[in-house]
Amino acid sequence: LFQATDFNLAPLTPVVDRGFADDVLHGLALPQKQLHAKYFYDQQGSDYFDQICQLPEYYPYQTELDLLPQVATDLAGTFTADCTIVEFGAGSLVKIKPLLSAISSIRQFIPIDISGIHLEMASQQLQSDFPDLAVLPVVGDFCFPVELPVIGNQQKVGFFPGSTIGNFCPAQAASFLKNARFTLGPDSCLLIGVDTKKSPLYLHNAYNDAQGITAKFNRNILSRINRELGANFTPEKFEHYAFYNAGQGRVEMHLVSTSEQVVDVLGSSVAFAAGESIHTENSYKYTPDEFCQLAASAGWQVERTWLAKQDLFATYLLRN
Ligand code: AVJ
Repeated sequence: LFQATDFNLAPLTPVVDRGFADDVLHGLALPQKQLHAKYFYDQQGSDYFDQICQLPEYYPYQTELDLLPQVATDLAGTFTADCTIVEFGAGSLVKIKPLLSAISSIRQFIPIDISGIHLEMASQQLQSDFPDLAVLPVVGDFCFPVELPVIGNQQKVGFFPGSTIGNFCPAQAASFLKNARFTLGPDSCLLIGVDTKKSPLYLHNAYNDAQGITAKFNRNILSRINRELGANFTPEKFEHYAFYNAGQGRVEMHLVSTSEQVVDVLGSSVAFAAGESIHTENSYKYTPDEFCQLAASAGWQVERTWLAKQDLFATYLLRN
């Protein structure tokens, strides 16, 4: 199904999933050190992300959530009876609820997420809220082929909210969209939420919150490497640094070493100069025109666009 879609500045990775340990060692050996953003989401990281979503500065979450009831109302009748929704990077399963409430033809729901316990707990809660729905959670990394437990040949509707697609560079986003078109099959749709370009200061504040939760989220990736790979990072010796790169149209997050230091990771010594960074995330922003072009380049037809208040966020309905 999916090809490898390693994000970021590195040359495209092979189609094999190297796994956490090899990815970390590889990323920390690059001239510009980097870690894949998907590794933020262990249990602790998923909890921090949920906290980010409650921050006043982090507008994408609430803005999209406020838009979805209207989207769902407009969509009622669009999908065929007995359709299946496949959500990529489903997280806490909050955003599917407005769709389930307004669209009665949804029979099966397949949330895919990399954070297993988080997904399991959220799925159980959703199942008890919607007893007639078949909830079939899949713990997996949608950068790679994911086997879907789909029975029959109902219409598949992909759901990819939250601007998660912004973690991919545009070329990788296009290949994700192509693969999703193939995976979801004939007559499928993809409902996708994408953050818009806007004032750099507004973007800056969203990734530099006053309470420092985003900084904790960013540093947690080092604590996770310590926990799971027996490394000896001192997270406090790395500073959260996030900024809007207007030329690239993306927010970048980095962890900047505050001193010269050497860290042991699985028996390898990783040296940091003072001021050297690890690039931990890209979050690309698209104007509606840019995103429509990207979708078209992946073979999708843009059937409908919804813009949130002040054009802060966009939701698109794509048709295969
Ligand atoms: C979940 C990838 C959409 O890029 O805005 C939030 C993650 N990083 N704050 C984003 C994130 C820092 C978020 N995505």
